[in-house]
Amino acid sequence: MKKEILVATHNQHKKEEIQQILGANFIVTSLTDYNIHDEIVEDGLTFHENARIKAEYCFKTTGKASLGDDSGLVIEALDGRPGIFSARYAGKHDFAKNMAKVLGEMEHEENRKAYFVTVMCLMDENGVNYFEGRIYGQIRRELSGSKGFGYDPIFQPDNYDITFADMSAEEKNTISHRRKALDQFLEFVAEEI
Ligand code: ITT
Repeated sequence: MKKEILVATHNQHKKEEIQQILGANFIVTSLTDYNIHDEIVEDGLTFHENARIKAEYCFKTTGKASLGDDSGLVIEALDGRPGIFSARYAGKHDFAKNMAKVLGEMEHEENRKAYFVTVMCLMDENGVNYFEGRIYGQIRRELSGSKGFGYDPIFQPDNYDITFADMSAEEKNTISHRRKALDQFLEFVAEEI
């Protein structure tokens, strides 16, 4: 039987990436599918806290197995920023402004090291579990590519000479931070069933 997972997001792109990675054994739903349009207040101080806040809100509201995903870009030369503030670094969900701010702050930086991280919190009737994935790379000096979302046009993963935004969805989904977190989730669910 297919297992439903409610992903605590309004971000359609994220939902689709997760469905694509989890495959046909899962039905991935989102808050939008439940007609819940509330903005969940993400006031945690860490990715883990925010992931849990999202999962808890969804589980308490619907009773469905809920996955809270908090992700972001962590840049070494910027002391870890934008980090948990990735979605609203310069303008709320304004990807162009957010990237422009990062590139501005990085203008004179030689150290371009960064990573994307996803922390997922699964909350269901059995309790709470966390999964984490990271992908390391470099911040480009200019945007490249038009696929994906968020900071994809300025992030070049290690061992590649193209950005996430130059890659097809399939290619990004084989190496991404979200993929790595979901692989752990899949292992866990396989053991749980
Ligand atoms: P929800 O809170 O509704 O899930 P969100 O987009 O705000 O959607 P996050 O709180 O996890 O999601 O914020 C993550 C931000 O980090 C997101 O808005 C992007 O700017 C960036 N981000 C996360 N994953 C990314 C990816 O795979 N590629 C590019 N940018 C990403």
